[in-house]
Amino acid sequence: MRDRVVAYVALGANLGDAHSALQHALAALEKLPLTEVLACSLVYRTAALDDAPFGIDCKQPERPQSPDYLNAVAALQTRLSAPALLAALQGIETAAGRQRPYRNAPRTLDLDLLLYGSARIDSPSLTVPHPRMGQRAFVLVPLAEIAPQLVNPAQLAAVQDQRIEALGPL
Ligand code: A4P
Ligand code: MG
Repeated sequence: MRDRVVAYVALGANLGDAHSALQHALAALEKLPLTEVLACSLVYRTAALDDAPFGIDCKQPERPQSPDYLNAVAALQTRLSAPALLAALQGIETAAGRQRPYRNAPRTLDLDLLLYGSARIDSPSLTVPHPRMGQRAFVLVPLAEIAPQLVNPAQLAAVQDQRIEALGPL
């Protein structure tokens, strides 16, 4: 049987009842086969990132500003392979009613695989470590809360201008 690996998953939502979406997502992670949830960060309210100026899609100039997100990070211990874990995360997103009208669109639930042990994966459907995690307070702050050894002070300093506020346990 495959060895156990500690993986980190980012949870995000900014449509509908985002808090309940994250709670359901955590419950679904707890039910995944061959997987145990080791820890979950607090829930954070965060400013939507990549909307403007960098994420503007010129074909959709009327696109409104995205609402704030709720974000958290969970640590899992799993015997699932990384592709199987990604497929399971996408299944949970779909069950939560996730639609993908355009890149960075507001979402009922987004589950990103941040880290899978020390693996480096670069396939068409999966990049690990998540390529944008180092630029995002909504990932680094909750990750540092549950795994401080994985985030260094310089990384946190680089994202200190991004608005993020701890709300409480999930
Ligand atoms: N994919 C490749 N690597 C991974 C990975 N490590 N984890 C592929 C998850 N998926 C990965 O993802 C698109 C494709 O990425 C998938 O088919 C998968 O095979 P998606 O979830 O369908 O689309 P997405 O979420 O729009 O793209 P992505 O890349 O997850 O978006 P980002 O970059 O994560 O940005 N602001 C705040 N405050 N909080 C947020 O949570 N999230 C985003 C999404 C933007 N701004 C945000 C937040
Ligand atoms: Mg995603």
